[in-house]
Amino acid sequence: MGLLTIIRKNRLKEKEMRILFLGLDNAGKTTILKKLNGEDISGISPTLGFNIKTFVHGKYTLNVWDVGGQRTLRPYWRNYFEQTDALVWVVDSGDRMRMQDCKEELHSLLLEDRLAGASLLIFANKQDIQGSMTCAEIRDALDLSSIKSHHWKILPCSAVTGENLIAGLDWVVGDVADRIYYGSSSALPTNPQTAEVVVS
Ligand SMILES: Nc1nc2c(ncn2[C@@H]2O[C@H](COP(=O)(O)OP(=O)(O)OP(=O)(O)O)[C@@H](O)[C@H]2O)c(=O)[nH]1
Ligand SMILES: [Mg+2]
Repeated sequence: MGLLTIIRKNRLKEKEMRILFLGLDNAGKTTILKKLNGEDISGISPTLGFNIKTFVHGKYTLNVWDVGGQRTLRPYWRNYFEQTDALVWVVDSGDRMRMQDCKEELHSLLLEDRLAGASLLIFANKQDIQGSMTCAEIRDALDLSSIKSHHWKILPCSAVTGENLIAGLDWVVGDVADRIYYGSSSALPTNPQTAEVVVS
């Protein structure tokens, strides 16, 4: 294999990102990914293991892991941490009763060594449901402002209407690219400690 071939292969490899979708069961992880992929979103069942989807987003290939969030499955989340570039934490904005559970699960993930450095997008999903918590309410309920260890952003979204799904992926890809590929993709915040952007 010639040197140029090796270099080209490495470049191709570099343009892959591994993104992990987690969140409590029923948050809408699978629905978001199906919507992004242009698939039918009716009749989705709870994920009992995991699904992998590959998206081409700009010049990057995104390998997205969608793991079931039921309580009995959460101990297995750790099996998916390795080499994660970004964590997308999906929240059911209508599920006020489980916001404390949601906060505890998120904050315990942020202590994981293997997720250190991963960009964190919080999708405040199900905004199409009347009476859902707003982005600002979820930001407070999940105590996001205390997160200093990861670049993070919260976005309101809906897997049903598609609101902000692409914008979320854009942020994730831009943030990972800025961190790993040194500003190769966008002019998003580059503060090495935290980048906090709240859109409500
Ligand atoms: N109204 C509304 N319903 C949604 C939205 N996103 C998901 N749902 C519904 O919420 C339910 C759960 O969605 P899933 O995508 O299966 O949730 P999940 O996070 O993958 O759940 P687990 O696989 O159990 O971890 C389904 O009935 C979806 O139709 C949304 O943005 N708006
Ligand atoms: Mg699922």
